[in-house]
Amino acid sequence: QSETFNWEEYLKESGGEPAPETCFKQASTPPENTFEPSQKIEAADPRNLTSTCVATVIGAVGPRLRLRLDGSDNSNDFWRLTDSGDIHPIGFSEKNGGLLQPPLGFRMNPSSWPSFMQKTLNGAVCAPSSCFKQEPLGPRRNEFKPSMKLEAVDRKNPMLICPATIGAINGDQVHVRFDGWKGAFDYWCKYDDRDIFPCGWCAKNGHPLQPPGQKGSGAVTKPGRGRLSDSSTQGLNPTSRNSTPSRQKSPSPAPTPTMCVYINHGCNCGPYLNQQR
Ligand code: MLY
Repeated sequence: QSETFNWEEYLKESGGEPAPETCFKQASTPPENTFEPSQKIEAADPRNLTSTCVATVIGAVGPRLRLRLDGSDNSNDFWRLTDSGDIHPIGFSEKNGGLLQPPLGFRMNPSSWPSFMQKTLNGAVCAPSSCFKQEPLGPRRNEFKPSMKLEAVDRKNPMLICPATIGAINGDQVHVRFDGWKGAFDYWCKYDDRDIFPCGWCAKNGHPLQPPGQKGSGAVTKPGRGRLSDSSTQGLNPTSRNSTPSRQKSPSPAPTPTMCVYINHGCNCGPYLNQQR
């Protein structure tokens, strides 16, 4: 994929200047990746950053690791660079007076955490400390300017890195806009976020780079062409699809499935909760 996208040509066509490398908190030479799948490490829980959990290396692409917190499900994998400050060798938190904690959404009863932990680490292969690279220092202040080009992680599809543009600046924050995607994937982040890279980073680091999207210019999404409504219903959830005109055909609308959510504020055991737990 990275072979098919050429920044130089793209910049000639689309205009815009690449953001200078000095804007980014990224290593100038690609950090080596010596991790191997199934190795255990310690990682900050991405959904609860103050807690440190055990994670398993699921895979790697260039210097990026695909990680899964032990005790969590397989739908919350996340990615970290080998020189991320969020990851450490097993034993790191104990050495620093901390505790390994269950991930947010731990699948089992909290009381089973200590024995779960023991089982998960028993006989596990821990990633050696030589795998972990020093996090780069990064710039002291925000040097980005609007319209600068970059490569950025698509946070809704975090395995993907895509061409993007700085849309706006607000103090320490930059607005990352994905080229050709009409804003659906855009986000604000701090100027030294590890999810943003200089143009050419993917090619240099052996990571695929997605081509820019097709939306945002041209006929596909222009109103009045009869395409907007088509594409805007794609991928919508069933609730929004229910309100399309097709429903008028049936005299009585199909029953809407209902779901009740019980919030147990008092943390008391009730008829719906398993007393054994
Ligand atoms: N299947 C998704 C992928 C979108 C990816 C967008 N990124 C690259 C900015 C979709 O088409 O919605």
